[in-house]
Amino acid sequence: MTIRLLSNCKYVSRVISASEKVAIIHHWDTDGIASSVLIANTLMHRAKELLFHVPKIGFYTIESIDIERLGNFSPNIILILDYGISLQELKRLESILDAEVAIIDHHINEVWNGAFCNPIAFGYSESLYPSTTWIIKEFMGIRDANDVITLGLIGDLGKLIESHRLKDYVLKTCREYDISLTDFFKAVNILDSCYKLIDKGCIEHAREVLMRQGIKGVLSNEILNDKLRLLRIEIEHALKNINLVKDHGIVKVFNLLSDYYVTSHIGREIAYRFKNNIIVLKHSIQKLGLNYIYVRSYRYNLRNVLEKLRHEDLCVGGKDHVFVITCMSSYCKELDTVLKILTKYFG
Ligand SMILES: [Mn+2]
Repeated sequence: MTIRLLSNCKYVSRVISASEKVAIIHHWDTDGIASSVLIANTLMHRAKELLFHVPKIGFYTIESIDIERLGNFSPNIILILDYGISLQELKRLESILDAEVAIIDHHINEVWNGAFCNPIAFGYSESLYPSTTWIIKEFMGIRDANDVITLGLIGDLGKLIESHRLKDYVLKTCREYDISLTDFFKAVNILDSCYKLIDKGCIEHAREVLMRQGIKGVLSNEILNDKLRLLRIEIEHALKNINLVKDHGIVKVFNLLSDYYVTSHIGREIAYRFKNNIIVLKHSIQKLGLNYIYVRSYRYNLRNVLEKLRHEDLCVGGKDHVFVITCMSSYCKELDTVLKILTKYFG
């Protein structure tokens, strides 16, 4: 397995270096933004033509990708970073755009040979590869951007970094760049406020600021700080409106009312309050026309449940301790299936 993974990652590295025009599609969260900056900074030295693209926030199908914009750019390679899209969707993208697709990611996925650098798909644990920035560091041999690598780690791990095996690396980075851990958390909150507000312009701006002025630039940027303030008001409001709708013992179901993409933010918060449970959050976002089921547990590994749900043909994406299901209708009948399987495993 290791050899295949290594050769896949090396292949990704090679095709990026050999391509003149690179389209980078990256996830909208901090790890996605940080990963795109890491790759861009490596490529910049070689004077490549780059196009950045953020998929439609909240969606994980190729319909969320602006095919026309990518087509007009006519890239040699489309590099997808930290965006847990299914293999089937990737194949569709490759055939529509007639360009090679390369992936660097750490979301659970099927194995794909070729330009597919995803240690998790090859069976490695998430604690070894907790962020896409970490995979880029480990496999692309980046040595001079520990601050941006750390940003991705904290973005995905959140408070878990405090007991993580990479804590020492993070603290060393704090000293190296004279940025406190608190400021790293603040930078993550700032970057993530963009997608939570469903504000793509904010993401483009945040990426530019991170690329040109680094983390300190992000921390002191007024536009970005305003976004964070706005989000805090929205979250306070959403937390007041949350209610427990079903109690299955270990599994607790909540209903969330908010027209912002605060599902994971509130989900983490609730999961932290119910550390020994599995929390299920039902969230309708009218602005996106989407209904979500968000499941998180700090205590229990949900990987078996996730794989079981995937076999039930549900639209599910996630990792060991968290997964999200996109409902096909506003009624969200998928919730019954999710609860049935969860209570079977953890009832
Ligand atoms: Mn990530």
